[in-house]
Amino acid sequence: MAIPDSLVAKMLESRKIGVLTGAGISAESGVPTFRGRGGLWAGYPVEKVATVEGFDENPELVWRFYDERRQNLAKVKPNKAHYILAELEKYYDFWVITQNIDGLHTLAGSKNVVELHGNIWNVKCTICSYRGMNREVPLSKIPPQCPNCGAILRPDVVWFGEPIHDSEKAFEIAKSSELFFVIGTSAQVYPAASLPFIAKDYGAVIVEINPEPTPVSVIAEYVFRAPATQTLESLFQKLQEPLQTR
Ligand code: BV8
Ligand code: ZN
Repeated sequence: MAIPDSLVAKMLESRKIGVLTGAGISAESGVPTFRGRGGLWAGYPVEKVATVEGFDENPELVWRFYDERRQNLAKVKPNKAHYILAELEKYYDFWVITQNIDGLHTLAGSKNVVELHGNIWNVKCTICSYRGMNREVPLSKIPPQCPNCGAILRPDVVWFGEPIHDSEKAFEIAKSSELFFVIGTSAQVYPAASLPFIAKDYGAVIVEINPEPTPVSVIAEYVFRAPATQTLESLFQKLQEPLQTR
């Protein structure tokens, strides 16, 4: 995969880099994406499993949807793309803003991770202020109960109509990055999808890595119509040496 010299030069002169990732970066770990063929939403209509109303109406259905994903996620590992992003933290003020709730960036060693839509292993009570980690696979009780007050728990993830987590931090990263990568997202979900446009407005060079075109493609100086692992491997191969001597 050819990496333009101008991008390598930009990478070598930059100090702060931001990345927005979506389900596509975990696709090569065997995690289904949302909107592609055989996507996650296929079996379950979004409004039924990713909204508060859907949960209130049928918490068992929603928990079956998440329990299925948790069971799959318990078996998957980060892929090369996750590991390369973690490695780049050594050379930059480097931030990964992810829409994914799979925790694979952290598992791959990334420290600076902003989980906009929460994390599938975190739960919170629907009544009291209890929040905690629950890694039980499969869940022995659906829906699981709050250890504090006995009410039903919900996944601590962001559903449609709910405010995203750490949006201040995410916007600050987008506004202050010299390079902003957009990897593996269809850029359909807001406000996450507005981050590349804000980064561009504040002067960042935009790099898109996605086998398919997205609304971000038109504002990207560099577009790699290829999978994340292959592209990041080629990029890191050209950077590793000069980064060490920088
Ligand atoms: C909010 C739950 C307000 C967690 C998710 C009308 C217009 C604009 C916006 C709206 C509107 N009506 C409503 C809204 C707002 C709404 C929204 O954006 N709707 C969209 C769909 C129109 N947003 C919200 O409701 C947000 N909240 O606005 O609140 C508010 C503010 C203050 C106070 C109160 C309220 C909340 C959004 C979060 C929703 N939660 N999921 C979960 O179960 O995961 S969204 C869901 O989509 C996931 O979180 C996922 O992360 C996210 C984005 O999907 P992608 O990651 O992009 O995945 P997708 O499958 O789409 O694409 C994968 C891509 O990878 C593809 O492009 C593919 O080509 C590529 N790919 C595949 N293989 C590879 C690859 N790329 C690289 N390498 C590969 N190998
Ligand atoms: Zn409780």
